[in-house]
Amino acid sequence: MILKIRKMIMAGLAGVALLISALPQTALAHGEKATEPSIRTRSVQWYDLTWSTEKVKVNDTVTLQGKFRLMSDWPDAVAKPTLVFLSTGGPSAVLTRVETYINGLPAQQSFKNMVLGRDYDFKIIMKGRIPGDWHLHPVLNVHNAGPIIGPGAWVSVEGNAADFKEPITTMTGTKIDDLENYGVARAQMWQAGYALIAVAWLIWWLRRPLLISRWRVLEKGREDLLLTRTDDKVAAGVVVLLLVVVIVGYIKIGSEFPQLVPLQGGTVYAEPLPEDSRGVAIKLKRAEYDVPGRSMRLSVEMTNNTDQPLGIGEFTTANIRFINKKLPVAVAAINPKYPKELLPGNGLVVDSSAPLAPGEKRVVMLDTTDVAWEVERLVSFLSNVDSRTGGLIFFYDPQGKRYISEVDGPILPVFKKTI
Ligand SMILES: [Cu+2]
Repeated sequence: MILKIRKMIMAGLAGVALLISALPQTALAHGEKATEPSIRTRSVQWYDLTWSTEKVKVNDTVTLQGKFRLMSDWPDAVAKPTLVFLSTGGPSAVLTRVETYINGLPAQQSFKNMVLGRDYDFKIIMKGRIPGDWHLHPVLNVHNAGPIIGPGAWVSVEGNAADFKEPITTMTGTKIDDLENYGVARAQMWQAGYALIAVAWLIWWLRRPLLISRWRVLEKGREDLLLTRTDDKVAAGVVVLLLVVVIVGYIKIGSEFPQLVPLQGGTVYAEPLPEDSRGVAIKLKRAEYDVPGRSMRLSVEMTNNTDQPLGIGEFTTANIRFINKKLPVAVAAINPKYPKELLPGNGLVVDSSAPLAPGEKRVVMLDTTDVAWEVERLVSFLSNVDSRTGGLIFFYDPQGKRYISEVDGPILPVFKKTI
């Protein structure tokens, strides 16, 4: 018998050990690929992202900035961006947010009534706090829809976490050397004080005979035996004590900090960036996702409304950038430090390298073939009730000026090339 139990324990331990060894040591991603493709291809398109550095010391800052377009073809199933909050994605507060801006306006609060089909720029300044390699993303939290995550790049924080400092000067001129721990001891003192009263109150009752005996007394209709005069006095004493603690505490804090600003809950409206990007009118004729070929093909009617010939430089969707490598200006627009995994090797293949002449209307085939569609889990077009796709197309004129157009429409999964 004992041998059997021992065997079972050994087997159990072995199982637990196996489970632990199979667990990943660090979680490297944080859901950037988990969001529905319809949201990632049709809601927020992030572009022009830069990270000021790949390495920061504890207390030094890294600036993440760029732009985003709120797509006109925002999915019906996703709440519209009537209330949004710009933040960052990453494992916990390993970097501290110092400043955030949307279109130059401070963005520590939420923004309201964002306009679909328009662009916004943003800037986020983060300060190194905990050493390690962290994937830093911008995130737009859309009320009722959830977080919509932008491209991430690795940022290493170096140094010693204990050196982290967050000094500030308050509106009244008080200098706080270490905001991180400011007031924590006071909060803990209050919590401990209330816990003490609560525990004492519990002990007062728990020291008596408990459940069964009390139940039997109740059964006999003698609840008068359960409460003594002393109980009444103690209860009244506790009420008075708590009232005194709360009132005295309130008066004391009020005199120590006469100027208090409540937590701010207001929202801000930001005018979108000027609408100067309607250089090319787009009509999606047909879109297909070739399942075995891992290729998205778009047949797009483009009308060049500018007075310059325009080359097709880039198709970007779901934070992946397909670059037309035959257009030097598009290749030159890429920051060499941009995360490689977001730049599929095959890039964007356009059926004709001739630029769109001024005023020309042409149907162009855009081909994006890459394993990224699978790796980034963007292929649930197959199982989606609303099989649509979208993205941004970047055009460049000979002077390098960029025009951005949205493309969106239904997409068909195919198992054999049809267009
Ligand atoms: Cu990430």
